[in-house]
Amino acid sequence: MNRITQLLGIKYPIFQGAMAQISRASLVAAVSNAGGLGILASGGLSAEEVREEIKVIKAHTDKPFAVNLMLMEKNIPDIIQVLIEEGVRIVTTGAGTPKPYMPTLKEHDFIVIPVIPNVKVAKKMEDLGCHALVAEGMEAGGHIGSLTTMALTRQVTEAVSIPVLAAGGIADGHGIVAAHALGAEGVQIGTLFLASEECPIPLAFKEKVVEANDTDTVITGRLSGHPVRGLRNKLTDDYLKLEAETPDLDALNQLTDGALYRAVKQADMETGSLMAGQISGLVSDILPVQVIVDRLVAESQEVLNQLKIN
Ligand code: TUI
Repeated sequence: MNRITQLLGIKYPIFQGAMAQISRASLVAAVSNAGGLGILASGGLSAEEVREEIKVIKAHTDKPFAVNLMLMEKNIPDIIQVLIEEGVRIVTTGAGTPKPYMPTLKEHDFIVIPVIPNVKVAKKMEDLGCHALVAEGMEAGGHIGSLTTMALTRQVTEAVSIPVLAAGGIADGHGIVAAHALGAEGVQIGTLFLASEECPIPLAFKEKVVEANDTDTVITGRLSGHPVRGLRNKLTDDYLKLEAETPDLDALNQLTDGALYRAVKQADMETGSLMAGQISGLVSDILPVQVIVDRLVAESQEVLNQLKIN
């Protein structure tokens, strides 16, 4: 038991990262059933779609789960209203500050866990009354900051007194023990769960993650101010070429418009956006979530048992 498992009533301090259009009911319920925290990604969903997903999750698990608020979306107040009505009381947030929503969230006794990219934002979130933080390094897939998990996690755990989870570049027991050595009390894992049986993405996308090696992700969108890490493909090659030649934001946006939908719904591995982290190179099988979580826990214990420092 630690502060995270106690706070949330979960067995293991392992969160499944909220991946837009991907962390849907099947994955969320599987992770919660396995003893971690499943997190529904509300990004790109209407409030009513979020309600439907919550109903499916509740039908498949009686364990705690969370909903992630992607703060660049415009329908956050409507989603929060649905969470209040459906009795969901754990949220994680990303890509912005939850400050405007804190009075409502506090009034309804939500546990609020922001994902943060640096110490300044971490302290701000602690001051806002958030309960814990996920420190996400730039090894992660998707929208990222500029610090690595190693440098970020330790500086955040030193700077705040609320519990911290580490994210970005973690996909096995070695990574989990490393995160705890840096003062984290849990981890958030995304990429490894992409390659799970319950993850609702095309098999071709899972195979891309399994086939990828350590250098197969790139960062696009630096110019737009929204850097995003994903697996290299035709989309990222075209994007990076255009970014270097003609920094035309409209033309760049045209390339990424609908790209996540193309990857997730149309199995388009060439012009689709395959967001995934640097740790893809370590992911070598497509497995059931229960097996993944059991292995993470067993391997963490083995690594700790074998730790000999003198
Ligand atoms: O949010 C993420 N990862 C994401 S969101 C996403 S959807 C998207 N797609 C294309 C472009 C942009 C977004 C895909 N992946 N991770 C959590 C995260 N949060 N990373 C960085 C942050 C963050 C950044 C600034 C959190 C807070 C913040 O500022 C808060 C403040 O107070 O200024």
